Amino acid sequence: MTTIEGHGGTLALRALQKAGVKELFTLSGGHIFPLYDAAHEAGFPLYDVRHEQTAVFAAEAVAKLTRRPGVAALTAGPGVTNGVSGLTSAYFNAAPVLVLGGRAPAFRWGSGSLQEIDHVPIVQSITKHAATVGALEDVPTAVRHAIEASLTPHRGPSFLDFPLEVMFSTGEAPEPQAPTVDIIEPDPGEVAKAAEILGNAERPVIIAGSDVYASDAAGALKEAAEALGVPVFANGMGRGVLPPEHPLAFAKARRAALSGADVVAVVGTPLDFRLSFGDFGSARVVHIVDAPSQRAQHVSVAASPAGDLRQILLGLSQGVRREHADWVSKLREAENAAADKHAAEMAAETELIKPARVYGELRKVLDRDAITIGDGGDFVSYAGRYLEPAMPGTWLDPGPYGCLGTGMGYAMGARVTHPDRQICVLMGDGAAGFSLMDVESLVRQQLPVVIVVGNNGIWGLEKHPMRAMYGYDVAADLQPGLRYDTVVQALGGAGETVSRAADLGPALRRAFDAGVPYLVNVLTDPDDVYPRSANLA
Ligand SMILES: Cc1ncc(C[n+]2csc(CCOP(=O)(O)OP(=O)(O)O)c2C)c(N)n1
Ligand SMILES: [Mg+2]
Repeated sequence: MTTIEGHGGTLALRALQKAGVKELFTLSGGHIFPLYDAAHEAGFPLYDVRHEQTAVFAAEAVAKLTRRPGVAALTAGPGVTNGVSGLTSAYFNAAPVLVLGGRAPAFRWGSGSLQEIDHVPIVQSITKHAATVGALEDVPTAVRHAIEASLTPHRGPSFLDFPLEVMFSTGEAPEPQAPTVDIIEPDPGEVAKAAEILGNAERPVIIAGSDVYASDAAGALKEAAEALGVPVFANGMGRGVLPPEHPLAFAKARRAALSGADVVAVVGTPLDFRLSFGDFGSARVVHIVDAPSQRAQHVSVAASPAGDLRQILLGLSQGVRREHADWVSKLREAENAAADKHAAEMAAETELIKPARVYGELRKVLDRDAITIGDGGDFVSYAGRYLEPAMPGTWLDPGPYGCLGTGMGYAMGARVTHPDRQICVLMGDGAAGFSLMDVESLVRQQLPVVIVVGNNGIWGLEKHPMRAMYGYDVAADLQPGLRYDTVVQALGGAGETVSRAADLGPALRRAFDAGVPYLVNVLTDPDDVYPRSANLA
């Protein structure tokens, strides 16, 4: 057996490299110095941040965008607990994230060392695998197992912590092996059943979610949709799975589609609140998931193939095909009518800027492969409505966990993985409070991004519903007109405030040309209420 030698940090880093990890996101703490030492020795990229949640969100963005493990190193105790929301977000989003934690020494456990707390029970319910590495020679294997757990569908985060003496001691360990991920073979009978139901449908609809991108199954989905002639809608990272100009690509006719369909095939996303919990009236539901654990328990479906999404989609495309050109053209009419309405909203001249206009102007300056990131309430709901991602894997929203504060972390992860693309964060002014300090990290490490703040001076997604419910609201106001652009300037970036719609386009162009983090602080109409039917359930 070949072995390698070094301290815990070296052994861990070698295992990460073997697994294709390309960078570490971190915030300093003595418990994890050996990881830094190893990275320093190896010339391995380290990106450091001002709040641990940013490090984990950055790792999550890397994992979501690239499908390879995204890794954050957090110091013992508060470092790890500050990463808990990020881990939970990765868990909900099936992102293969690995968090490496420092840990108080095992030999003195219980005596009250600095930051001594057992992290594993805290993160157990929000990870696929969580463990303490008990001995130096176990480090490479432990890292490999954690990464294998993260990469195996249904993907998700893993956590390892390293007691101080394991991290700092030196010794030999087996040479790290590359992780292997087994393909989950779908049950052919269940695939045939799904193919039969979808192929015989009169008014079928496909909804493609994030796991279609995570499984690299966009091509297979396109083939299946084209073979069967089925209209495709998308959510999460599935958005853009068909380019907007594709005759089967739909986004705005969702209501007409879901109320009129006789079969709805949901691929690679849970039947959660975003999809009315899988209740589409009288339509039969086919739920296609990447692992048996993801089959919906709360609703009975007509078929639910589970496993490798490419194989399942290939199976669907080989099924029967029924003609439904009428159905598709009926939906196209609804889509076109909604698109006309949206176009008018995006161009409307109003005294106070409406979010719709911001997106109207933004669409003119965004490249086809731009990565757009949503962090906020109503302002991000509008982004979902008005932006049309042209490629899958270019839209990052917080997903069903809905955690505010992903903005600068996702931006950092996106910039690191795509140095040449436009990266644009769409932020509510409330959301800005969670991560804007990390503009400093972006400036210092030369990671330019554009931040567009929809500044309505309120927690809009809470204020308007509370008013509707109670007739008044509390705890929902922010300072109106606050200069988030000067905050970014103070941190070394640049920016400007825009209060007239005519100034939006030039401001956005300046932002993308700036070469530094640039915040366009758009003062928007606080009385604009997002047309929302449900808020909490
Ligand atoms: C960490 C976290 N805290 C609180 C919430 C609840 N929440 C959801 S949307 C929202 C308002 C967001 O306000 P803002 O970012 O200004 O966007 P707006 O709705 O005003 O466009 C709040 C407080 C949440 N989702 N996540
Ligand atoms: Mg707001």
